[in-house]
Amino acid sequence: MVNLNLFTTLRAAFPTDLDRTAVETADGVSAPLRYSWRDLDRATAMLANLLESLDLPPASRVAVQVEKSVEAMLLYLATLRAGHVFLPLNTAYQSSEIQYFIENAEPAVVVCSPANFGWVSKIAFNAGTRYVFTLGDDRSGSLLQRAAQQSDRHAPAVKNDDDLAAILYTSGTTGRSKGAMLTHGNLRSNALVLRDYWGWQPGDVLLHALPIFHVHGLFVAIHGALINGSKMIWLSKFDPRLAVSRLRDATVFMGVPTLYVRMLAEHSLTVEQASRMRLFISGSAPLLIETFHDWKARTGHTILERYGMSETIMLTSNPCGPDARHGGATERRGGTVGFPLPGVALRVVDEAGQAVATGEVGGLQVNGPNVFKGYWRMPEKTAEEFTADGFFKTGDVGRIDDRGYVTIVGRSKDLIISGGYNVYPAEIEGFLNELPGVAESALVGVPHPDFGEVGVAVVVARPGAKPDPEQLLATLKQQLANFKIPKRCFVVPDLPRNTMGKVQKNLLREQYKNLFS
Ligand code: MLC
Ligand code: AMP
Repeated sequence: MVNLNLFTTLRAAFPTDLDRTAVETADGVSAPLRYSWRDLDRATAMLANLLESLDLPPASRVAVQVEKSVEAMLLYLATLRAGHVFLPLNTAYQSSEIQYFIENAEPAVVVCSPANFGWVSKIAFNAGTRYVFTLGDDRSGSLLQRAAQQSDRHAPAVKNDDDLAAILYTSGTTGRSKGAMLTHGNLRSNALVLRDYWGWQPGDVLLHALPIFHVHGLFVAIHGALINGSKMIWLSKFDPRLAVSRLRDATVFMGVPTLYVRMLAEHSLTVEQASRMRLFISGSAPLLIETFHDWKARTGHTILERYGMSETIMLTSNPCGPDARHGGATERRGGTVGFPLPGVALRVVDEAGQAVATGEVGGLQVNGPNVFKGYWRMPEKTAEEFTADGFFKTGDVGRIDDRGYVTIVGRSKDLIISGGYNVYPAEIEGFLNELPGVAESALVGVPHPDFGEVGVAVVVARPGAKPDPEQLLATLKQQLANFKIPKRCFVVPDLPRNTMGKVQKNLLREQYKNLFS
């Protein structure tokens, strides 16, 4: 029987010479740590054996909130290997957010930073979690200590395409996060398509600079390198100067637009510095056309922009080489997200769900082997987000031109994308409305030179109350991940409403659009 465990596919792509370097760390200060392919194989076996020794039910959730480290990546791979379900959590999440995820997902195992063990373990044990381990970014903590006692041989758990591999929480329009269930088949099919479409080659080296708790850094980047047997240069935190300095040793780079904006501010970014590079990829948020042009002028490279989601992994991409499906097109068109990837069906529909004419704007719907299985324990939400013929409603609004290029022009979902992180206004408004003196609030996204877009809160006071905007933000900061905190807050007499009583966020966006320009 063929084992369709994603780990098996990744493992099969390891080079024959297992002593070659698979990952090399770079923090610009300490000596680099080198991990061979053999190290990856052995360490994931030991961690998988540790998980197996716990005698967990099949497909248990392993929830992980730790700083980026190679060991954190190994834990992800080991979770696949052991046949459990990986649940990554942004390190910025605070206790109320973590409590929600743990209560909702009911993980059997939670792994957290040693410094957070006190409060995380309290939440986890109260929610019925059986094991809480710690993992520091310096290899400290109980997880590696326990794994060190395990055998370094392990046969990957047998999995089918339809079996769950990961749950990624993504907030919803109603405010509370939904867990997108991704299967081994979703992840493998997307990784294989991207390997071919982006022309991964022998000798490619990925400069890995993104966090590893979201689709971009965890799946697109890590799978991309592993499935091609390519080495990674591993930055534990994005530092533009360090990233530019390491371009000389790499061939592939992936970033959200903010990373490109920050690297452009470095004088050391030159054509010569980027001369070994083969491919710069951008996604997770719209890439401004100025950034696209500036990057070309400074480095000689045309950024390849692509589009994806937690629910679908990658959906579209500008071409890397000639795309035979589009008359051999090779042009990477700035402002577009390219063509639907091979195997992905993408259509543009009007409000009634009917396909619109070429070039017309509408809602984007998608279908393909990469599209997730549904939202964790939310069958009604899942049903709402799929059409009767099985297409997923992305909530993005766009068009396809006569050459087949997809352009995203907006979103029908109320969502702010800030530096590549999603901020759901409904969630922030819910917290704001609970604060003393606040009658109601609206959060809108406005342009920002660094983060692309940031949230601005507009608050109406309760009669007689005089809430202090700075104090409101300071209180929010104790409750929510830092990237969700509005960058500014205004107290106003009323919110603009239409005749139906709905807040006219477009007017607020217009009013505050130049706040950061
Ligand atoms: C940090 N801050 C942000 C922010 N990141 N504010 C708004 N938006 C963000 N994204 C704020 C913090 O709140 C803090 O504010 C201050 O900046 C410094 O925090 P930091 O953590 O030191 O910031 P920094 O390291 O500079 O982080 C910036 C960043 C990071 C751009 C490197 O945001 C990042 O790694 N973004 C990538 C996100 C990503 O990987 N997205 C992929 C999603 S997958 P204060 O006031 O507290 O000091 C997806 C699907 C797809 O969308 O298609 O890929
Ligand atoms: P997430 O829920 O974090 O997976 O975010 C997915 C959302 O990011 C998509 O629905 C889009 O709105 C947005 N997105 C991803 N890539 C791009 C891109 N290249 N251009 C514009 N928006 C993008």
